[in-house]
Amino acid sequence: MFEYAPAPESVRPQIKEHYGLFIDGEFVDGQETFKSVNPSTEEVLFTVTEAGEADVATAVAAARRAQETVWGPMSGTERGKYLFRIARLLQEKAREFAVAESLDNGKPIKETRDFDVPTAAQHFFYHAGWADKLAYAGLGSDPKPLGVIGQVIPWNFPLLMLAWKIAPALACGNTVVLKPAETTPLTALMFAELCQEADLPPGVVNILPGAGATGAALVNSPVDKVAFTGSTAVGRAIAESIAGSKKKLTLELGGKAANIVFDDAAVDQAVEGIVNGIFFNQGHVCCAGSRLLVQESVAEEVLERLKARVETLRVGDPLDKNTDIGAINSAEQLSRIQALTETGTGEGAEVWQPACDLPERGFWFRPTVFTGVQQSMRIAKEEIFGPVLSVLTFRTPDEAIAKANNTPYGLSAGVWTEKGSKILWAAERLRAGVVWANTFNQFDAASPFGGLKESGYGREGGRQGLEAYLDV
Ligand code: TXE
Repeated sequence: MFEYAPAPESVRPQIKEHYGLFIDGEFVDGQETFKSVNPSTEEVLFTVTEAGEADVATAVAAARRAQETVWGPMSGTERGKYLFRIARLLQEKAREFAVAESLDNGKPIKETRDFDVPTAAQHFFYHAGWADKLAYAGLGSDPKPLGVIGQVIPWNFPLLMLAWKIAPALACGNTVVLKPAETTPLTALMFAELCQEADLPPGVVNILPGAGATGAALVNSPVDKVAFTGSTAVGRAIAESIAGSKKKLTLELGGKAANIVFDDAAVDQAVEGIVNGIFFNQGHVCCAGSRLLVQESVAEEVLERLKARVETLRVGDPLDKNTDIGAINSAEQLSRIQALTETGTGEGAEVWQPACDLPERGFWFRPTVFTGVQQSMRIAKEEIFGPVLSVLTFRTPDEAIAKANNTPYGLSAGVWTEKGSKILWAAERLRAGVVWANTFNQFDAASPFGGLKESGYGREGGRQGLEAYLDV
């Protein structure tokens, strides 16, 4: 029987039974509420107010007031101090945030502890450093904030996506109204409490939990820019709904990245990269290496070692420090993964999963490897957003590039080879916003991230990420 060890007292986050909306520096209640569920137990963690159109209007008005009277006129040095304070508070509360994120999202504690929370803090540190240097960044002599930013984020990296969105917006003198995903509002609400603790002026950050309708209301409210991360379908709908308005837009959407292993790659290293590429965060990653392209001459060896490695992965309790693969974030996402996986076997691919026990309650999916995959199959074309790898083979480097680029997406790609010249050759030809060489899923606040083609437009991070929040 699967049992949860309670989190040690010292790191147990103070989760309230109910959270309101965070508007103008205060938590306020409303009529409609919804539940947030722990995906590894299906237990209700807390209830939260759902923001309606009137709440969106109030929050946007508060953000407007704060932008025009306090945050916009404030010197960059002062804004930077607030961002540094937020970054330090995130570090101080890192363990609490990590446990909360694992409870609300289902992802393993070693990932929230070592990746999500520290990287979120890094984004605030990085952008704090920019706040007083915007005039020297080659962005024009007097760059101006855009005003009020409406931000809609997904559930796969709840706190980190919040940091990617809020830190650069604030550094540039904008104020924000952010809608977290409906299944993962917890760390955004804890972040709102942290803003209170940091004495951030009221209205600079507003957090409005809710589902798609709240997001749509925010997008259609009088904000100056919309920043969205999520599915390509919703990204397209947002672009259509604001077309012709004064609003600026950046979109970070789906992906179907190729992870290319050439015959001269260091195989063990490549296998680690393949595992990280697709099983990190249960594969709920827009830039996941969900298509393995392996050169025919080494395919057998790579697959043999890959399967042996996947058999060692531990699936289960997100709060166990040894867990590699946690819970799928929601019943809906689990159904999507199941449905797409079934098309793989239906279309003739060969499925492989390691034998492993899964907890009785909660949403779980075994790590899955499909071989014999053809480019025409749905599992080779569509984003599964789960721990499912589709393996294709190639004979020549040209064929690898052609197959890698044969997708409407263009967010990321990986290349494994011992030859530097081959890395540069491939990177030039791959139509992807990021190309990793002999590594995968590396992120840095200083490095711009974003896609080509149907993976969206605009960059987050680095100097280019700031441009998206300024009139230059
Ligand atoms: O995404 P949605 P879902 C992909 C992934 C996944 C699929 C569906 O393939 O399987 O999308 O996931 C808000 N106006 N990605 O349904 O609906 C919604 O409330 C404004 C890839 O969760 O796009 C949430 O806050 N907002 C992706 C956010 O959009 C709307 C991450 C994302 O939800 C809205 C997530 C509307 N009309 C899913 N409808 C990535 N790029 O990382 C929904 N939302």
